[in-house]
Amino acid sequence: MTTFEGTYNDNIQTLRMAIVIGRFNDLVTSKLLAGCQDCLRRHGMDVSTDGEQIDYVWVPGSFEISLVAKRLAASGQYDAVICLGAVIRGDTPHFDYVSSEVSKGIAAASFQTGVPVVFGILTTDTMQQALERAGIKNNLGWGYGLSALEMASLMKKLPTSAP
Ligand code: INI
Repeated sequence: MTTFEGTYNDNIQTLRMAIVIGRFNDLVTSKLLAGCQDCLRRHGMDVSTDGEQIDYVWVPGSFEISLVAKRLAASGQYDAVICLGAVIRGDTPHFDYVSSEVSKGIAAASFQTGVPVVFGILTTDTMQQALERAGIKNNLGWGYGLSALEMASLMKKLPTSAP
């Protein structure tokens, strides 16, 4: 039998990715993006906005992320799509609607297209908690980049469905 594993440095120069970022709570999401870019750049990708390897798509908020992620993943142009958003609990039930829809939507985008779609959505009670995860203590954006590299590599190694 075989053990399948993705790595972080497979054909780095030929990878294509898309990153979808919510503008809502941009103070947080722009930091997640910076962490994610730092990871991808240090693994050898060209992360420049006018480069050939990564397309960036900004959307109003996390609610809109899955629609766009699905479109990008279905295009067949990307080895992985990374979604970055920050949903912060306020005094209204909005948090529950937005966080539930974006998590279901991202999972669906991935299942329906067969393309890895990384769930890089912070869901926190406070802005302080979100900022701590976006650079003050740790930057989870870095890990989201790593997940995209690993999954892009793994998906190329797994068997495909029989004809
Ligand atoms: N969008 C977020 O990304 N994070 C939030 O915390 C948030 N809250 O709490 O309202 C949020 N709302 C906007 C939403 O994603 C849509 O952009 C908006 O409802 C328009 O469809």
